[in-house]
Amino acid sequence: MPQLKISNEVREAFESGRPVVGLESTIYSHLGLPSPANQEAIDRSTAAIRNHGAVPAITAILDGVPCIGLEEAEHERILGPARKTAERDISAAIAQKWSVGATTVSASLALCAAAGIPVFATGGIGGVHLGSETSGDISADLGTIALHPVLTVCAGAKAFLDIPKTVEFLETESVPVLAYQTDEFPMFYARSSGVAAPNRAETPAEVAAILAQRIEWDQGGVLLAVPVPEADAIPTREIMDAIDTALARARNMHGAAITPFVLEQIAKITGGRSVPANLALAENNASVAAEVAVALTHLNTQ
Ligand code: PSU
Ligand code: MN
Repeated sequence: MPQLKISNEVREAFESGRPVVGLESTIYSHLGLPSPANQEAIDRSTAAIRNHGAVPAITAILDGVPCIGLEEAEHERILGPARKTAERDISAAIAQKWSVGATTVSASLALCAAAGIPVFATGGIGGVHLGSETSGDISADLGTIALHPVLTVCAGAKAFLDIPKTVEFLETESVPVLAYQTDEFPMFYARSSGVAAPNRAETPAEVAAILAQRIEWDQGGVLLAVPVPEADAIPTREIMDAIDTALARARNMHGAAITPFVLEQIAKITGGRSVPANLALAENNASVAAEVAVALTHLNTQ
């Protein structure tokens, strides 16, 4: 059993049977969102979870210690420079005592699974990159969503990825993909991608019931894709043009450095509108995740 540092609030929730929602920390670090939007993202996402009667559990590795839930005073540690920590990095982050390991979706899912948290929210998952035929760049997020018995709530994959190939890869990995109240797999900043979602779910109770079956059958995770709220969505055409320009600027870059650079360029090209869209979708995903976590608690106590 791995050693975990569990925050007081999360520990109390475990003891009293209150629902908990896991959150990643890469999104809040300088790798994900610019300051001060990253602090706003923490505040809005954690408030959304609490408003539904659930408890937020931000995951991170601080001074080599895997944390489930951060105390308020620890938030500022993940807001600054951090080392991107995917699932494969957890062992090194602990053994080498990394100062601030900001967990991606893959690492966060591993920590949630170790702590017994079945519901997790993020902004966008990693996926299959455009040009993966030559670069081989496919995020470890996809394999870990398949592996761990945890629901991942997202607004789609990172906007500059290959969406059809990402959805195909999730099928290869045997991940149930549910689109929330829509027939399409959403496109992060935009509500519509033109890619049909394999399945559609209407209510938190329905999602919770599917997750419960998945856990019952010991089959790994579920992906729930929730479109960005209408008011903050960016029109599909406009965001696609912005992404094309940003990717052209990132042509000579490789690996983990690509994401922060491209996100920064997209923010510049959209006149800063990508950031409010990102905050709104992160908050909304946290909110839907909390509703599912509550519904799962009711299911388990029936
Ligand atoms: N999507 C975003 N911003 C991000 C990420 C995703 O819009 O910062 C982060 C998440 O933490 C995700 C990670 O798990 O990027 C995936 O990185 P990679 O593609 O290198 O696997
Ligand atoms: Mn990658």
